[in-house]
Formats: sequence, C-alpha cells, structure tokens
Amino acid sequence: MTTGLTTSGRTTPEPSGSSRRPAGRWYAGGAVLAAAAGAGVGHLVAGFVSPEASPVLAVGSTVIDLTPTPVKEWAVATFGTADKPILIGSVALGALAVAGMIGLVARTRRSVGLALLGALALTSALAATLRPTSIAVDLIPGFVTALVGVATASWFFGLLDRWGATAADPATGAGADDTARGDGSSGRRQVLAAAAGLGALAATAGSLGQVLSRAGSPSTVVLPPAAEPLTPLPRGLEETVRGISTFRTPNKEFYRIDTALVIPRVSVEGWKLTIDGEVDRPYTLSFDDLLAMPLVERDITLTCVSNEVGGPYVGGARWLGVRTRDLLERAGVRTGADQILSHSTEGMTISTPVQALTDDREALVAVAMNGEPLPARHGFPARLVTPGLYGFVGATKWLTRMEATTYAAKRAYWTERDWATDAPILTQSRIDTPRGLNRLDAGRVVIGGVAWAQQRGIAKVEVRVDDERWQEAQLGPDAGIDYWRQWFLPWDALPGRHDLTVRATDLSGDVQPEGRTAPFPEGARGWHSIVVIID
Ligand SMILES: Nc1nc2c(c(=O)[nH]1)N[C@H]1C(S)=C(S)[C@@H](COP(=O)(O)O)O[C@H]1N2
Ligand SMILES: [Mo]
Repeated sequence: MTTGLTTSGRTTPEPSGSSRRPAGRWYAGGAVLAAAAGAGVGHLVAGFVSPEASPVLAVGSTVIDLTPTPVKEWAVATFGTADKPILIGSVALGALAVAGMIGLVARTRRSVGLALLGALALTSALAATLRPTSIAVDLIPGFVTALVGVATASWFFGLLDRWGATAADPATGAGADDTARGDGSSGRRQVLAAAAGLGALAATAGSLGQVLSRAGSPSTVVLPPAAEPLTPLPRGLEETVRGISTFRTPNKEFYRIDTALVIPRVSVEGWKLTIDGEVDRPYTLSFDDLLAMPLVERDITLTCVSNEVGGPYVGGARWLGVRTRDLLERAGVRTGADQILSHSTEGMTISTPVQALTDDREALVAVAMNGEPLPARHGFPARLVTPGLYGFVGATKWLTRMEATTYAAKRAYWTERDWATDAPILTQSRIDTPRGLNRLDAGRVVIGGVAWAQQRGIAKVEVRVDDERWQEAQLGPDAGIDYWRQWFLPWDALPGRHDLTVRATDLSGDVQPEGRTAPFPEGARGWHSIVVIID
C-alpha cells in the first residue's frame, strides 16, 4: 500500500502522491463527464420546474440578453435561424472546456478544483436569475447541476486516485494509465465503467429533460388562420426612438405574473374546456373543438394590478382566440349569473363579470400570442384575455373551466385575499427613455415611453420638465383603444438635475390623477416621474 509519501519522501498536501495519479487527461475527462452529467440532470429538473432555466439555456439566454444589438443582428444575418443552436452549442462546448481545465487543477488541488466546478455550475443559476422573466424556482436547475457535478466529479476523481495508487509502480515511475498490469487493470476497468456511467447519465437525463420540456409543448401545435385577421401592426416608434418599449412586446420579453411554482405543462390531448354552472346547456370542448370555432385576432395590452407607477408589468400583444361571447352564448348563461369563475389546470380561480365577457369588447379565450401558440408560461394551451381588466380578474392562464355563478355565491382566489372584486385598468403612462438617474449630455434628448387606458383609449400624453408648462408629446401608431400608445417628446436639455414627469388623458377626457396610490387593492394611480442629470 502506498503511504502518501512520494519517492522523494516529501509529504504532499494530498494523501497519495500526485506522481502516482493517472495523467491529467483522465482528470480533465472526468471533470468534463461530471459537468455533462450535472448539466444533464439539471436539464431534466428544469424540464419539471422551468425549461428556460436549464443550465445551458439559461447561460445562452443571458448571453443573448447581454449581447449588444448590432452583434445580435450580425449573428442573425450570418447564421440565420441556426444562430440559437450555434449559440447553445458554443456555450456547452465552452463550459465543458472550462470543466476540463478545472479537472487538471483538481488532480493535485482537489478542493479548489471541486469548488471551481461548483462555481462553474452556479454561473448557470446566476444566469437564470438574471433573466428579465426569472422566478425563484429558476435557481433550482443550476443548484442541482452544481450538486450532481461536484458529487460525481469527487467520486470519479476518487476512483482515479485509487487506480493510480494501486497501479503505479514507484520503482519504475510508470503512470497508472500506462499500465494494465496487476491491480491496475481492475482499477482501470472501474474507471472506464464509471466514465461510461457518467456519460450515460448525462445522455439519459439530458434527453429525458428534452422530452419533458417539449411535452405538451406549444411547438407541436398547428393553429388555423384567423377567420377575421387583422392588418399587420403598424411599425412602432422603437425604430426611431432609442430605448422606448417596442410597440409589440415579444413573447420572450412579455412579463409573467402567476402563483405557479412550476409552470403547468398541459398536453393538448388531455386538455378540455368546460363551460358549466348557471347555464342552460353545459358543454365541454377539446382543443380541436375550440380551434374549429371562429378565431379572431385582437391587439390587447395586458397589465398587472400589482404594477407600480412606472413598473414593468405591462405588455402589448396580438392575440388569436375564440370570443368568450360565442362560447358563453352557446351555453346560454342564465339571467342572475353575474360572474364567470374561471378555473385553471393548477387550481387558480379568477372571477370576471359576465358583462365583460359578453359585451362588445370581445374578450377572448386566446390560443396564440404574437403569431405563436401560447408559450407555456403564458397559459398554453388556452387562456382568457379580457380587454380593460387587470390580469388577476380577466386573464386566467391554463384555462380549463368557465363556471357561470354569482359574486355572492363564489369568491375567487384574489378576492379572498382582499384584492378588488372587479378591477378595470386605470390610465397609466410611463417614461421608458431616458432612464431614471441617467447622466446625459446637454442638447437634444428624446423623452419617450408608453401610455395605456384600455377600453377608453389614449387621447393625449403630456410631459413636464421640472416646473415648466406641460408639453404635448407626439403619439405613435394607433392599434385601437385596448392597446397602448407609444409617445415621444424631443427636449433641449440644459445642464443640471431635472425632473421629468408624464401624464396621460384618455379619450373620455379624464386626466390621470397626480396622487400616487399603492397597487393594492385596485391598481396604482399617479404620475410617473424620473430624475435625470445633464452634464
Ligand atoms: N392560472 C393563473 N392565471 C393567471 C394568474 C395566475 O396566478 N394563475 N395570474 C394572473 C395575473 S395576476 C396576471 S397579471 C396575468 C399575467 O399574465 P402573463 O403572465 O401572461 O403576463 O395572468 C393572470 N392569470
Ligand atoms: Mo396581475
């Protein structure tokens, strides 16, 4: 047995002398396999909790988020639709290469190597939380990756150490990997079997994760065209006003608010929509039945009641869906029912006035968003979208049942938590650019942002610099009263500290009130104001 002393007799920090360990490439390879196994299991876990938080995808997405627009455009122009696979492949290869180098370190400095490997894996958890749409559970896949990666690496390195200790011939100085004699051959077999095991774990977990994150995936659904298509959305001000919210919010950037710890993965095959309660003819539809009804397109800006003045929980999208009016008329809602209590697959209940779901605003059971099937995080396969109402009273995701009832008889999830029972969206305006507390050069600055007053429409947006008079901003394209308006105002900025304030007026002539209120219980009121410093 070896004693932990090298032939020179000098004690090394590690129990067995490094010269008796297999060559560095074994450790590098082991670290690569352990990293792959960790990432594979992380990907599998992500398939359950949050596919976007899969370790490689999270890093890739954050790379995309952080890439300057010109570079992104170059990548799209150069690689076309292959840009994403290329990015993901590069991230994966890069991470494995780093893991390999860490393996070399781990050969002689075990704890440093393992710590570095853990840190590498945790980068993906960090990347996942940096995403604009991240939620707490997005941390889990990265942590699992770190745990599995470090544990399997430590185990594998241990096998290598033991192999080295038994196979090395101190007299000749033969390295373990050069010898297949004596005890060494069984050690080598063990190491190779372990390596194959790690490879298999990586591959199996990784592909299972892939299956999971695609199960019930929107990408498998083919949607029929709208019976009443809209003309394309006009070009937005984002082409000319740098830093303004895009007129249409891309699905990937659309805010996400829900109570679901794990994004429900609903398969189209098993999904049903039941319309029952106080109705004459209760019925149940399959997804195909739903798609067979007339589909209409609507441009609707969705807003969360929890959005603070100036906050991010608002987005504009083109929705495709079936009118709730058509669905409810088919069931025949009895007079007396005043609310539709909608239920989601994961148990959320949301109450919406029957009125709002049957009047001319044309609320939808939406199946697509911006030309794509609903993303899982936004309610795949079907959700409610009610123009003019905050999401918590009109935008049930993963919708599966609409129950006609009364407010007196049944209370929805948020109502039980003392939020408003009926909550029309309040008029709001937001300054997107410049950003608060930015330092800018004196001269021409374009102030720009968005304003919304769903169901009423925006008539006017005004901006005030410090205590000067209100100046009317120019409005961007108009996509109807349920959609937000972009606006901008060029400003000749003089040096100093300035307050910029915005307020909107709706088409009924009501000016947004100045006084701020908290979002609870019926939405925030008040003007958005920022401070900028001009040099
Ligand atoms: N099933 C379900 N649907 C839900 C919620 C939820 O928690 N569960 N949250 C609602 C709230 S508060 C809002 S603001 C919108 C947000 O929709 P989005 O995440 O697609 O932007 O969804 C609504 N629908
Ligand atoms: Mo919300």
